[in-house]
Amino acid sequence: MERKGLMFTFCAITAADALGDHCQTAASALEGGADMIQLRAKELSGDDLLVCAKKIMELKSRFRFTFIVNDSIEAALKSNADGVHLGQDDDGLEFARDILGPDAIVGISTHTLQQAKSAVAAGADYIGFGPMFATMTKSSEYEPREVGDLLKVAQGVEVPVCAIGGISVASVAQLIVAPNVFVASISGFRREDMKAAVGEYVHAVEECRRLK
Ligand code: TZP
Ligand code: MG
Repeated sequence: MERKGLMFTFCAITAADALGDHCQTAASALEGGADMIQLRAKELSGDDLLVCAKKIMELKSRFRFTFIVNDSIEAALKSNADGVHLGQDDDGLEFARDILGPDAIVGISTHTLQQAKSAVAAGADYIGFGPMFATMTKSSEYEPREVGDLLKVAQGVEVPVCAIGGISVASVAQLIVAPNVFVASISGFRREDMKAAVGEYVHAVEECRRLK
């Protein structure tokens, strides 16, 4: 399949808590300059997830961004999202492609160079790679990855590579090791002023790229 020529800077992955629901999180992150939003709502399914996805899609009238739904090919399809993000254990990439079509952006979580190459060979449009650092947000069977591993993955595939897992603004600089690397966070920007927090991540990535 043809490559889409994608390029991203910061993926804000949503959560819901006292600081805001998924849609409020997305809106604040977009105000801060995120160019990818991933709706990750493990507590929602069916219509509740779809309503949430549709609400985030409405933000497209105000912001330019790529909207990805985690796990649910159905919610991605019905909300007209740009694509879906799947883990190693989720429904297969080929299945997502069949349902969503060639233009959809399909992202796959990977933890090794082998997984990364397999995902891209199977048609992934971008890959997640991590966890880069220890994180309380998601338990993983994998130890934190080396920055050198991230570099090998970034050089070994032709698609954007989303570094993920325990990434703070301060750690961004060591991760932007290749032009196709971008970063994602769930908890790192979850503070009172999410817009400002996301702005710090975006600025950090842009500064690294500018100085390279
Ligand atoms: N996949 C690998 S690590 C992770 C996911 C979803 C959690 C990232 O969350 P945080 O809060 O940015 O460490
Ligand atoms: Mg999943």
